[in-house]
Amino acid sequence: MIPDDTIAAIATPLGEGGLAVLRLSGANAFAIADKCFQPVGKSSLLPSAAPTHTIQFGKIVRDGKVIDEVLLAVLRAPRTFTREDSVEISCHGGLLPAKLVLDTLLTHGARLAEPGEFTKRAFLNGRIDLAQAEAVADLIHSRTELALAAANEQLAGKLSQRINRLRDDLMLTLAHVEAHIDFPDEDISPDTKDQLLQRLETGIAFMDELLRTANEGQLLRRGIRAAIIGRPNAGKSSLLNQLLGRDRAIVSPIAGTTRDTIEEMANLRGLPVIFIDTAGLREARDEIELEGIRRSRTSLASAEFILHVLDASEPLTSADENYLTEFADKKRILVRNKTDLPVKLELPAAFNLQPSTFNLDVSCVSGQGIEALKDAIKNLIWAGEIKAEMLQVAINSRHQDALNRARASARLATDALRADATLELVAMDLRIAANAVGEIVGKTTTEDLLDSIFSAFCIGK
Ligand SMILES: Nc1nc2c(ncn2[C@@H]2O[C@H](COP(=O)(O)OP(=O)(O)O)[C@@H](O)[C@H]2O)c(=O)[nH]1
Ligand SMILES: [Mg+2]
Repeated sequence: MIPDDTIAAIATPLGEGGLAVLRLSGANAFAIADKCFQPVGKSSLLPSAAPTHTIQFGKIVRDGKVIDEVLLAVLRAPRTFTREDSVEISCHGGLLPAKLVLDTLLTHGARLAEPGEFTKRAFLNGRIDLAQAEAVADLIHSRTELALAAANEQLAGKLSQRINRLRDDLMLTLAHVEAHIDFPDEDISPDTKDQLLQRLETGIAFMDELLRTANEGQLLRRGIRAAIIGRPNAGKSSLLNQLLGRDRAIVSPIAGTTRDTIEEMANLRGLPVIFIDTAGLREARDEIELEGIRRSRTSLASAEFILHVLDASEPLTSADENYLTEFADKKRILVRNKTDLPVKLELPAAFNLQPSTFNLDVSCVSGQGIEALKDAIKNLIWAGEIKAEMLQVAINSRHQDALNRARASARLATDALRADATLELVAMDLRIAANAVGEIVGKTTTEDLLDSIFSAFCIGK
């Protein structure tokens, strides 16, 4: 499984910029770099001759032609990201210089890296485990400081430590049970059995605690989707703009202005929330509006909660009432907008009394009530039950899936042990549980699993 070739890639985003950085990693990194790099100045050295963690100034040359002036970092194994000999080249930004430098490296024997292959090597060479590798991707993709903090904790191994402890406990119990299978004459003493059961229950309780962070983990990683609904002209687009803090959607008194759905991410009190401004859901006068409505319906289906905007300056209409009844089961906040105008809208008591319903008065013209609405949204989506230290280990959906399987098997094992079932059965379930837990940190993996994780990375990472 340990790779032996040398890979190269441009690590910075494609496009024009001041600098671009290329990465080269593998057994032949210095040999390949030597062939492309000409040191400039008295103190610059060839990569193979340079001490580790130094920067050399020089030129990248191909077929006798200078391609670019670069700074080249020499990083010797094992103190590198991949634990392999590595070279990082900073060249001039812009597509062409970086691409030509890359071509030069490839001509001299490097292979173009696959997405996530540098991180995959860091994993295969034992520098980080699988949960930490995923944290690298989380870190790159994080869109709020809270998400970044959680990714950093996972990268530092906070989740891995706990998972390893959990797995160790399961393995220890398994070892005890297997010992008794080998010596069938000796029954497990009641004391030992109690101890084993207790350790298993503690493990299951811990799995439950981790599983409870799944929602927050998802929320931090991919954000939560909130659809803004309401009848035409209620102020949906105005509310979107207020929540984003900029003019994203066109606001106009002409009903039906928003024909398409608009999706935008906002950083709401540290949480990534994707707000979806929907076109009205009913009154279609032409094909385009009809398509807009179809898209609104689709976004609504995927939304985790709803902001229902009502116009305070007019009495409740039948369209409003239809929305109120239709989405009674969804998590929602009823937003009474346009409260800068004389208020003519009263909510029927029936809608006021629902516990899942928050009612807030805002004005998108004056900004009145918007901060309170942000607080209400945060309270609605962030249960607040999660202890701060659990946020450091907020799990992703892959971990959730593995933990659910582990928990089910650990439960079966516990029940079987308590009921004095054959120990082989107990051992089998314990092994399944320990393996499932091991998947999280990559102690038990398959090539498919690795492919699916690392292919989601960008090239050069
Ligand atoms: N007075 C007042 N007018 C508003 C407010 N919010 C929106 N409007 C106006 O209501 C009209 C419709 O707003 P818009 O956001 O386009 O509504 P949408 O059709 O639901 O997206 C526009 O003329 C806005 O300027 C508000 O809080 N107060
Ligand atoms: Mg609109």
